[in-house]
Amino acid sequence: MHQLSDFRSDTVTLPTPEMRAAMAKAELGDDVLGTEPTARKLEEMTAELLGKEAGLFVPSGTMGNQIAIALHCKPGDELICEFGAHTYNNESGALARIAQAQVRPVHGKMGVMDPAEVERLIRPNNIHNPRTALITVENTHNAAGGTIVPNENVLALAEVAKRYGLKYHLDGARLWNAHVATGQSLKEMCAPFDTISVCLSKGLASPVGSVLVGSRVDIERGRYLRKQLGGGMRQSGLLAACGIVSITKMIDRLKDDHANARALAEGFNGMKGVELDLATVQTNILYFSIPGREGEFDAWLERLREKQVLALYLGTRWRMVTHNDVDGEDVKRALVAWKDILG
Ligand code: TLP
Repeated sequence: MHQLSDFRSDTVTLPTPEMRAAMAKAELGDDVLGTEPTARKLEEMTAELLGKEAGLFVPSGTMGNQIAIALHCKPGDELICEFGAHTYNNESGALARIAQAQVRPVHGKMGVMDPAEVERLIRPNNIHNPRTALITVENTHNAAGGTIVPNENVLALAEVAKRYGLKYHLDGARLWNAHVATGQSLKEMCAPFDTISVCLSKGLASPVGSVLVGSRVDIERGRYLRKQLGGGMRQSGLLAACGIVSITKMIDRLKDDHANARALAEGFNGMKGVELDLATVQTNILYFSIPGREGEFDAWLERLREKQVLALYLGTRWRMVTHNDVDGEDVKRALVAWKDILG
């Protein structure tokens, strides 16, 4: 058990001792001047792991996604994504500002879009219409509960994208979790996409950083966009050194996070007033609601904190996320605290 059982996000993890050691030893240069050996190594290793030609180290998942959207959409173009997509809802409207694209969202089931509906929403060529330029998928899908987008669905959407000449981007902030849960190879999961953004700081314990991968041409243009956005980092090898530990040492252990999320979810099942759909608990994220008691949520946050448990509520839903800085004992502590609150 940890001093504090922090279930707010898998972004809250601190760098591991191995990461701190890797930072101290990292060979450094200047990335904007094109001579950052450790950042370059992370980019190459990630591209190789995901089966793409090139990679770009960026400060955040948001920047990875937004560079990809700007690569694929001209101002006024439209993209199709799932209604709860992070790119659409949780990136502060960046796609309207940066790519100046507009969104045609699709209501999915557990984060999964129906390919026939996506196809229906592609705009016909007509001077009055925005041009549909891009389909994006999120895997795992955060707002749907860390749910996995099945490979058949990824392939069916890829087929639609190809038939209509659209680009295809994956927000793979937690692709690692889908990979560990399904056993499907990362290369196979990434093959249908033009670009993929993966995060090193969600569940893999890096303090900062994401990598956008794709074709050499897209990534070189992306490097230019990254600089425009102020994402050109100088001795970025300090952070990339942690990223290398993330992708080489931290992926397989995500299965422990999934087991802890399952234990947490099962513990909630049957607790007074809690509505939690167990079918959505496929990886490391849980959402649940406690209808009619929203007015008490602020007070509950405080009561949880008194018991060294941190959770988040977003609108009407609570969210708890497991990661390498919480273990089975933290799960037990959280369940005891919640039981105490709910009676
Ligand atoms: N998600 C954060 C919050 O913004 C909700 C979290 O705590 O889960 N794609 C997905 C699917 C994400 O969940 C996130 C972060 C991002 C992209 C953006 O990553 P960052 O925060 O590094 O910009």
